[in-house]
Amino acid sequence: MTIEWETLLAPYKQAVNEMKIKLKGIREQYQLSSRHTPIEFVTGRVKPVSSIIQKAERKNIPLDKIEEQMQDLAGVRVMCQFVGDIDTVVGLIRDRTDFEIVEERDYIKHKKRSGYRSYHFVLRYPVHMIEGGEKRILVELQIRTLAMNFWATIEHSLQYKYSGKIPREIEERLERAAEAAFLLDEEMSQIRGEVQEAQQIISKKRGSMEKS
Ligand code: 0O2
Repeated sequence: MTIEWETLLAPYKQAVNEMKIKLKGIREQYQLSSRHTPIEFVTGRVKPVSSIIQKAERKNIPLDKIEEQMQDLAGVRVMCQFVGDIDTVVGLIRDRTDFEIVEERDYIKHKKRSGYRSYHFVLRYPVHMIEGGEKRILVELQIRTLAMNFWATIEHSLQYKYSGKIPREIEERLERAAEAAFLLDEEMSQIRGEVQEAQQIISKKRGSMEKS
């Protein structure tokens, strides 16, 4: 079976771009209203074809079923400063009417065995097509703190390096690092008020310097 990957993935690329603009729009609204923004930054990607093929083989997904069965062809990630910000973003996503929530996975309350923590949504997102009508595709949205993201990025590189078979000794270190990232999030949440006050002072100072 030959797949026209560029054509198949085009709506996914569009959905990622649209979602990034919408989430950055939320961040800008918070910044304009001088309130603490729960969104620090947003990234997104369409899964590379080589990763799609590898994952399809690993999970026994026939290539003609990937659009229904692979939920992260389009992936968007929101990074937050504090764990509490994740709840705010989750609330904002649940309130939206421009896409539908298919599934929610809370890997923060129920962290994965690897130590992975993040909040996942699977969304059904409408992409408007030039032929008329809309194509409703799946988008995975991950929401995590900066500390969770640091850990996940490092662990992901190691998984890649060791083809998913990380040596036990490094796995143990990763478990300890996951615990340290968790404690960092806890500590930061305790001094959240102090941090936010400092950030407000800095942003006001920047604003007045830009005016003068
Ligand atoms: P990439 O390279 O991030 O695009 P599975 O993929 O089998 O683990 P499933 O059912 O597809 O699981 O969904 P899940 O676990 O909710 O979400 C998959 C994505 O979450 C992964 O995408 C990662 O981005 C992230 N993720 C899940 N578990 C871990 C983990 O233990 N460590 C890290 N670093 N990330 C994780 P992919 O497909 O791995 O690809």
